[in-house]
Amino acid sequence: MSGNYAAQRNADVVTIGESMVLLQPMSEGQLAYAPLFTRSIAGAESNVSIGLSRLGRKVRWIGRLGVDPFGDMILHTLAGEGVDVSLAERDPAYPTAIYFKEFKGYGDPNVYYYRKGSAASRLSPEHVKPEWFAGARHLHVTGITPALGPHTADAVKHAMKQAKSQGLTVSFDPNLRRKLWSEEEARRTLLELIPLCDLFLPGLEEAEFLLGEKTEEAYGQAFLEMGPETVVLKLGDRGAVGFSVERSVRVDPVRVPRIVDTVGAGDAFAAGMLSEYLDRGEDENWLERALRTANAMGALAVQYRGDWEGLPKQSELDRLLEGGKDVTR
Ligand code: KDG
Repeated sequence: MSGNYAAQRNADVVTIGESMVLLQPMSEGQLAYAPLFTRSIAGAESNVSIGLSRLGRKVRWIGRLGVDPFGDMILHTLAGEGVDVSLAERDPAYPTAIYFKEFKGYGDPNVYYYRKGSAASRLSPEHVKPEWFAGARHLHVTGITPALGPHTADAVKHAMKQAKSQGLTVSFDPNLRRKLWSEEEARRTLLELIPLCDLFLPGLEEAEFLLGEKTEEAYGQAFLEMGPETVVLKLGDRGAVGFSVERSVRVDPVRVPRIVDTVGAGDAFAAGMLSEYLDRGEDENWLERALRTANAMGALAVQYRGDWEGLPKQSELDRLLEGGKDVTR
């Protein structure tokens, strides 16, 4: 339990994952020569939490942090963004993790992790409690958590099953991080988790990593056959395509004037997707709307430095989707 933070009884979405302090150099170039850094927080699941909270959703973030100032900072930041952190755990024996970006001035930034042996890497199935899912509608997890420590894959599996048994739907973003584990272990574990989700959100490269080279349609069908009701394939600058048993829907990307930082784009996409998923009801067109929203969220995220700083409030998102222009002065 995280001491002073007030618990919210209900949650639209629960997420479980590692949040880290993020140090970003203020200049482009090699990290070895960067003199000044800005400080923020990051972590795929907390990025999604912030995205959803800004869209007006109630979100509960669950993770393990050290008993240290960086752990405090992460909780303060998430709570400040309206995310419920009251069930986050602190572990006095292990630290909060850190990660650095390195901006080259083109392409994806390089990322350096300092997270081995972190408090989050000690997550195990015994930590997962029914209380985490109480009063919640949906669980979102990623393929990063299973890569972190000796028992984290079992913990994620257990959490997905527990959430289902308590009536939640489950989404899974494979978020392949090759720096964290071997290809064999990653492929085997990620493939084991797919049948436990309702909504699967791979990128095209991740689909190829998991299943070998196929057409986009063949990826969609193959993942649907593993169990999820909906599969969304992210195609980067070609938009996204969604598959369900009844239909497939393809949506163009939202073009942006300048890409500043691509890290976090997938989490922004997931937040947009999940916000619409929660409202899908019986609406047959929800998937197309969700893909448009998710693409727009991704487009906003890449225009700002930081993993989540560029994420919009619902009104800003609506303006972008309606094609409106920002009033800048
Ligand atoms: O999706 C963005 C994440 O990659 C970033 O926030 C850091 O969680 C992170 C990770 O493990 O890479």
